[in-house]
Amino acid sequence: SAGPSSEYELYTLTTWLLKEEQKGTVTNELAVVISSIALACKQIGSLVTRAGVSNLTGLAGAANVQGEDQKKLDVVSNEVFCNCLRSSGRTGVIASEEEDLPVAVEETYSGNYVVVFDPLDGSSNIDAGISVGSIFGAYEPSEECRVEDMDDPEKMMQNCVLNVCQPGSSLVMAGYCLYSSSTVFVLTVKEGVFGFTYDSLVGEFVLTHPNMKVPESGKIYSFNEGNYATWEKGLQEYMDSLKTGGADGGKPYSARYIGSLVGDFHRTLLYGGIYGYPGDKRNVNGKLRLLYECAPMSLIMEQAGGKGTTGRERVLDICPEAVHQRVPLFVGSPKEVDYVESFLK
Ligand code: P6P
Repeated sequence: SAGPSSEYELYTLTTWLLKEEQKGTVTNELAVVISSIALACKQIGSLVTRAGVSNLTGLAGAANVQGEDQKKLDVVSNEVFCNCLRSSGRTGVIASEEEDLPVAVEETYSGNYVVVFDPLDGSSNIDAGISVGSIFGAYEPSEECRVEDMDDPEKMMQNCVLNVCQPGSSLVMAGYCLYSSSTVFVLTVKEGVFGFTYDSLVGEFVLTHPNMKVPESGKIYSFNEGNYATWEKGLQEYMDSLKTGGADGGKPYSARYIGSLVGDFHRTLLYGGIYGYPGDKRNVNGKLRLLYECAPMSLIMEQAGGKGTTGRERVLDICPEAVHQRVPLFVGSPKEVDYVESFLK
């Protein structure tokens, strides 16, 4: 089983990746991609921690494809991710929340992985010192990103979008890094979920949560109830039932919502319960993005024994039609996701 064999062995992400490579769970190329993402997260963690004192918060002026003001840290975090992935030499295409279109990476020379990421999700919370996170996933190339296409921008773009728009079930890796009271790197390569906590004294992510499993159920619900009036009737009835103990009655549920997906998700994974960002009258597909938020998070939750659905279908079964496509998301303990779905038939 994963973990130190002696009291003084520091079981780091690097050690874990080497053992997974020996087991054949990950290729060397994928291990290099994951290591480059971990490096990006270490850098972003440091920037987020120092944001308040190095006035990296506040608006940078440019608006991203989401039409939101980009905070300086969004822009910087995106550049950090792109630089690390380029220099990994194993990344063929990247799709970021901060990039209008997928980007072909010329520096790739093997592996050619397709990496999707939200470099700094929840960044509007940074000024308030609330936790934020990076979310990422990787696919094998679905179409060889043929280098000769590089000089035909139209063909190259079509090829990149083809590579990026794969269903979440095809992900070979997914993870997130939570920047909070501690910096926690959570990862799956489809053999369970493993958590690594950053130890700044040695500059490494150390294995702290081997084989994470979400509790079967949990009386914590994480929704923005401010949207209640715009939700469909079934969902309102579900929400009302939680106030009187939900499926089995008894103790009412507790509401926990920090408005930052990675923080709300990590608590749900550890303590059980459900996180939801439903569709509503204004936005039938909700707010979260399929490719680099809902699919990676759903894979992690399923690998931990939980579920991730839109309320009507399994998130990992959806093949994206567009890079920034939104879908509703309900993710968490299997019993809790089943319960909300019973109201949405
Ligand atoms: P609302 C942050 O902007 C984010 O993308 C997620 O991190 C978070 O869960 C959600 O949006 C919060 O959205 O509408 O409740 O403020």
